[in-house]
Amino acid sequence: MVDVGILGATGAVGQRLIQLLEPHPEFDIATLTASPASAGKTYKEAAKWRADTPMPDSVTDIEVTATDPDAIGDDVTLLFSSLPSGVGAEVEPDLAEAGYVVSSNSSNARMADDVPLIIPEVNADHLGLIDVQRDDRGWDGALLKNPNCSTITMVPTLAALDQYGLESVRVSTLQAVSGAGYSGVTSMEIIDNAIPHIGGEEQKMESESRKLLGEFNGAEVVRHSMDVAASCNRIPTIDGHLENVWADTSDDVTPDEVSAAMSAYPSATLPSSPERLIHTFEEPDRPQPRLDRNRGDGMAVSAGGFRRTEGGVQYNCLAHNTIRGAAGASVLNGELLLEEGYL
Ligand code: 2RA
Repeated sequence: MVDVGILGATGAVGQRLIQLLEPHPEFDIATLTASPASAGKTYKEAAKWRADTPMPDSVTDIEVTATDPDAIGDDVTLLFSSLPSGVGAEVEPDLAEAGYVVSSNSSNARMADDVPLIIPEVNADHLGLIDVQRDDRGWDGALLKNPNCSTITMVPTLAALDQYGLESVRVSTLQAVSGAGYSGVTSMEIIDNAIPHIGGEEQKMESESRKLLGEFNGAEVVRHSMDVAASCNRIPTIDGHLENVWADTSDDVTPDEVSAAMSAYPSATLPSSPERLIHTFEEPDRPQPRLDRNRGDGMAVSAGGFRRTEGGVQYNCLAHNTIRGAAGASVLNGELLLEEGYL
């Protein structure tokens, strides 16, 4: 077992990390950190836990520490971070320099040239950037990033399509309020309304997708040449990002070929990877089944509604934004780090 810490443990994604890591066969939660206001409290006192999922007994009495290298202790090897990006930008490099390996969901540094941005099923080979990072910065530890949850929902489907030569991608998202953390979940005042723009989200999807599908040449990631444009909206659902994608390819492709390519796209061989990464919708014109986390649902991406367009194909994709997205993505990257000997 590897002793791990969770940075930003009281937030919505931190809670999802606890849910995914508590039963994990390879990771043992040893440290929980949060803001200085929470330091010294038990986790039960510090965290406002979502009513729809019980807090695991194993964490209720853990004393929350501040997010400080000295407070984290040296029994911990791997840190899962879902810190606000400003705090992450400040403390994650210090933690990597102090020797910790950080698997981070925080948006800071995702596009830095020597920081691997990884979805294991898509670009596990980019992990080699850690060696470049260590040479560049003299770190004993490492900093590894997973992309934005709306990017994670789309990119595996694009990776399955790239065999036909992706030229341009247009995406419009319908994103759940849990993506906005606590302020989002309690902001169900948007019932019967929608938020037409999520600041910064569009740019993340556009730049992260090109890095993830780029080519690692041993020294850097050469970004994919495809043109990506995104429009991101918030709608009144609690969990689950639904995205409408228009993908143009250099080769002619039919909806059936696209559907088959997505169904065949392999998952990573990691403990938390779904047996089939991309499930095609049974009935795309029906509400999709609610995911039961306790059944282990949620780590797959779904796609469907395939239609031919002038230059390629249009389809929808759907993923659980904190299970497959923010938290699950960090856990999968932690498993990849373990498998590849970086821990
Ligand atoms: C959102 N993807 O949904 C962003 C961050 N979680 O708000």
